Amino acid sequence: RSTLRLVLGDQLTRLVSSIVDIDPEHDVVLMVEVRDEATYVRHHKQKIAFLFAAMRHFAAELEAEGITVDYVRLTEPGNSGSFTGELERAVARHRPQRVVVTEPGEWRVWEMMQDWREILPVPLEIRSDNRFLCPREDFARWAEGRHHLRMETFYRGMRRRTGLLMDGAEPAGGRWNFDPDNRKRLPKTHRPPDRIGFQPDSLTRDVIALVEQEFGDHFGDLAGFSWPVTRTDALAALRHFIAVCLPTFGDYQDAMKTGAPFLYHALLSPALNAGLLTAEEICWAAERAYRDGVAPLNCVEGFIRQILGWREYVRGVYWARMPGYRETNALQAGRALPWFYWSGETKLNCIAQVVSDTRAHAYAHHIQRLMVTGNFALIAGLDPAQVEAWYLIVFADAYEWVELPNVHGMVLWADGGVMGSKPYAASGAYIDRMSDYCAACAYDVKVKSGPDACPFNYLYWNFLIENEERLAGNQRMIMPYRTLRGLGDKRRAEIRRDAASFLEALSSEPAALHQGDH
Ligand code: FAD
Ligand code: DLZ
Ligand code: SF4
Repeated sequence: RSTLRLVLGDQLTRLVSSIVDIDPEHDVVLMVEVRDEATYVRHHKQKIAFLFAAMRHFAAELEAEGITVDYVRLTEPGNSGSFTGELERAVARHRPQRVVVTEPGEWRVWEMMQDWREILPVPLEIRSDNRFLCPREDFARWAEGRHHLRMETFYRGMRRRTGLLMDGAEPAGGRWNFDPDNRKRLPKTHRPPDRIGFQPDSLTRDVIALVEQEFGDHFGDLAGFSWPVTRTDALAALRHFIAVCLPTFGDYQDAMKTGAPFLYHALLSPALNAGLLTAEEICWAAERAYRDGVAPLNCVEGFIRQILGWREYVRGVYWARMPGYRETNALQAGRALPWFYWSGETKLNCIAQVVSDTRAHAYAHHIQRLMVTGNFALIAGLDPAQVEAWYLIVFADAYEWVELPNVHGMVLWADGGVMGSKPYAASGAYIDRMSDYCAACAYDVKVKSGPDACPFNYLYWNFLIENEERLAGNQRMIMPYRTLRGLGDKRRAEIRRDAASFLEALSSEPAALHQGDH
């Protein structure tokens, strides 16, 4: 008798553990489009279209290989709308001997799977996700007994373990980190390279029409959809990135430019997170570019650090610290998410630009996420749960395992320092140095107080004042607190006054109380 093999929407690779040993003669692959997954948060339209299109293409590829795929479409009569309901129905249809699935990316689904053991009339085998370079158990062992989980230590271990950018026991080039050579300002007249987009084929166009019809009131535009939705296209995107962008990746990694969200970034995260590419193949392709002299070490190391370091690390933190991780709120932040995170209608030009990029592409690059929408959320004291919901909704690459540690830990410091040794708070000067946003802003980044002042300036100091008891003892905050103490009472009062009036006006705007309700 057969095995029923459930493949989730972000497990689209022939090598995933649930199907790697498939017996095409007897086994059936189950894939399901379900309403619950599209609405547990109201995802950006492009994220749903990307996933459904990638799922349908992947199913077709498996079928072309001679594998039987039971594919349940969203609007098919009888579709129960949930993973559990569809799995139960499929077990009744196929009467398999057992069900096999790969562990999911989100705690929410992991809990569902535990229930399946009780509900299903046949045994369930949950296999570990072999697409990551660091298995959950290995990270958990490393994290055991540590309160602070520092990325740098983990990353060096991963370099040694994989041999990536290693010359024997030594890091290539004699250093682990080339960040000091990176992160330059983008010259004003610099024109970033054109990127290859992927014209939707007829299957993807059908999905886009379906998403417009079923989820038309979700955040985001569909018009510019050009993500790769097959492995072949994702590989073409990888090749293009390595040849055209990687050689300059590190230099402008932190730069932001109006109307140009992609710059030299890889644009590979939706494909990578959904399974169309593996982390291992991307890292080795980058390493090859260094060894072949195609890209310099500062760029290649900076890029590999993002995937081998940050990506594996946040996934490890998520599974080592869930389910409690989400519940902490170390800075006691509670302000409602302002409406302009959805509408983009704000005088803060940096935020307006990032929201506009995000609406158009379901994408913003790392520094836009960290230092614009993220930094504002931190220094304005926005409620972690509402900020997290926003990040999970608006990006095509968002899954809780990667979104939550980045937002809860890195950006909001809501975990009290498990991930970051200090909050990444910054004033307007940082955004001015790294972008062209300030030149076109109604506020003046050089002005520190009064109605024309850039709000990031006084919100930064106000954040330090409000969190003095919690943060002043932090070794890495000694310098900013020393400066704060030198400001004098008059300046402190100005900061409090400007911040209070700005935040009061913010609170009187219509708040985005419901996730994605806009
Ligand atoms: P590049 O800048 O070219 O980087 C290459 C790759 O490195 C990415 O594709 C990604 O796989 C990996 N990477 C880089 N930084 C990180 C990181 N901090 N954590 C994990 N992987 C990383 N990434 C997601 O995939 N999903 C998310 O939901 C997500 N939410 C984020 C929220 C915030 C607040 C921040 C600051 C970062 C978030 N990131 C998330 C990480 C990062 O911003 C994106 O991975 C990156 O912007 C994707 O675009 P790219 O492929 O062009 O990346
Ligand atoms: C994100 C998403 C969406 C929108 N829809 C589906 C779906 O219909 N079917 C499916 O199998 N997966 C979908 N996904 C991805 C899942 O939410 C993802 O697999 C889980 O969050 C676990 O990471
Ligand atoms: Fe953003 Fe301030 Fe610059 Fe305006 S002046 S774009 S609000 S950092």
